Amino acid sequence: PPVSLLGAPTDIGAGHRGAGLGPEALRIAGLPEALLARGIDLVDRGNLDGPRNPWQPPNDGYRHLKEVVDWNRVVMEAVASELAAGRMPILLGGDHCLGIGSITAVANHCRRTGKKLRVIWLDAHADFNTHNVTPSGNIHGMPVACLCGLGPKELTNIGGSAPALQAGEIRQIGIRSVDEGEKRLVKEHGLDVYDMRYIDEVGMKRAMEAALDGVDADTHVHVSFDVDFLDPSIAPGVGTTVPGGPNYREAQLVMEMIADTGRMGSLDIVELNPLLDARNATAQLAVDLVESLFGKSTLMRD
Ligand code: DIR
Ligand code: MN
Ligand code: MN
Ligand code: MN
Repeated sequence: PPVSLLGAPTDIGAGHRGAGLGPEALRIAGLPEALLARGIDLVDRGNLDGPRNPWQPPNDGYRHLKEVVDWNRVVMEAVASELAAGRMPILLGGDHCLGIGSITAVANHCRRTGKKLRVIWLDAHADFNTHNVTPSGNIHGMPVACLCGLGPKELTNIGGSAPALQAGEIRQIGIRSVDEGEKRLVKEHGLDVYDMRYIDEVGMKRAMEAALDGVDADTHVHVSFDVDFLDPSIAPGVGTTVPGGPNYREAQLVMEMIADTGRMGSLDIVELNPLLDARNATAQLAVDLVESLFGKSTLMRD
C-alpha cells in the first residue's frame, strides 16, 4: 500500500529531552529516499503539532499527563485518517508514549474492518508501568499498560472505549529491563514477552517464528519499534540505553522476518534521540533496518 510519514516531534513522555528531534533526524538520515528507492508510493505529511514540553516534575505519578493526552489525540487522529484512506502510516516519534494514540487508531481500524491485530513491540522495556509502580513518572514507560486498559481514563479511553487492545494481541521482543512493580503486572496480565534470555536460549529465528505465529492474510501487523530495542553499542542515540540487546544481524533478521509476512500495516519508530548520538548514526541504522522491514534483502527471494 501507499505509505505516509507522520512526524510527531515531542519528548513529552520521556525523561530526557531530545526525542522530539527524531523525525528530522530520520529524514536527514534518508528515510524518505530509502522508501522511494524501494518503489514505495510515499508522501511525507510533515510534522504534527502539539504542546511544548513544559519540563515539569511528575505529579501523582505522571509527568505531563495533560500534554501527553493532547499529543496522543493528535497522533491518533492522524494515524486514523491515513488508515481510513487505505495508506500505511509510519509514525516518526517522538517518544514511545505516542504508541498509545497510534495503536489505539490501528486497533479501532482493525475492529471496523474485521481484521485481526498483531502488535510486534520491539523494545528493551516492557512499557507496562502504571502511576502506582512507575519509578520515573515518565509516560513513555506506560503505553502498553494504557493500551491494555491500565492507566488514566484520558489515555485508556482515548479511542472511545477501553481496553484498546487485548494482551493476547501483543508480542514483545528484546525486553531486558522491567521495573520491580512492573514485573508483577506483566505476569498478571499474561503478556507474551520474548525477553533477551529467551532469545539467548532459542535464538532470534525461533523467537520471531513464535511471535509471528498465527499471522495470516486477515491479520494487520503493527510494528512499534523503540530504537532502544537495539544494543547500545550499535544504537547509542536513545535516552534509556540498556546493555545486552539484539546485535545488527539479529535486528536485521527481525525486520526481514516481519517483511516476509507481507502483513505490516503500520509502524512506529520512536525514542530516537539524535542529541545523544554522533553523526546521526543511530538514525542511519534505523533507516537501514526499515529498508529490510520493507523487503530489502541481500538475495532475490521467492
Ligand atoms: C522505565 C524506562 N521503565 C520507566 N522506560 C523506557 O521509566 O518506566 N521505556 N525507557 O522505553
Ligand atoms: Mn518503549
Ligand atoms: Mn524502551
Ligand atoms: Mn541500507
